[in-house]
Amino acid sequence: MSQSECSLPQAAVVVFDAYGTLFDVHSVRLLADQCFPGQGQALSQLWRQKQLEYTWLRSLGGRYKSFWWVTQDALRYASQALKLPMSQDQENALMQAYLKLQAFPENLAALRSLKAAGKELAILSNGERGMVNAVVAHAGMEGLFSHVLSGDQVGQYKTAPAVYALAEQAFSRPAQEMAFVSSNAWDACAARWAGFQSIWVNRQGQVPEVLDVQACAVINQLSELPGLFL
Ligand code: LAC
Repeated sequence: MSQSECSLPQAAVVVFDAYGTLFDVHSVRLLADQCFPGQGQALSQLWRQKQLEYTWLRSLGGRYKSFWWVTQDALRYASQALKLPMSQDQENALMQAYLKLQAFPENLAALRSLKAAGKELAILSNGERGMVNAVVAHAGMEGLFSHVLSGDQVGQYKTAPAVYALAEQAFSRPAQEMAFVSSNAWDACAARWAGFQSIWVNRQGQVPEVLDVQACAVINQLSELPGLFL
């Protein structure tokens, strides 16, 4: 699909990435800072970076392990790399915080507005459904999504095409008829590879990935999303 073939108003379904897009993975920073004063941000950043690297490495190497455990592995790596010895209680608390990540404050209203406009909504995440359902419930977003889809269903991680194909199977529609929303630039690119009309939520003013493809639209936060479908 070329850029000129993007037509967001015609998308009947809007599929969302979870971590980083709906939920702020760096909301663990506060607890991390209590555990390791002054180091919360560094820990949070490296934890997330390693978590993603491990998903890519495991998918490429055919060594799938579920996202919860990959997340724990990444936390252990980050604490060692930053020389922040972590007790079992601290590890447990930080992992539990992942089930209560804060949603970005504007998200709930944006989702409700899309739903009221007649769009079908879904989540497509690396996280297994139990993990994602917990943060969805914590954010008061229950009942908004027709499907919560997970790479766990196919034992692979994004950017594997089989993960994106889960949305096509769930809605019995080609990807071209669906929008895909992600704050992770690489995820928005891979969704385009898979045929979706992707929207990149560029909250931090990052430069685009150079991957021979561009999102159909770039916004700064989810409150701009409903306007794209008018
Ligand atoms: C997810 C990761 C990419 O939710 O944040 O799939």
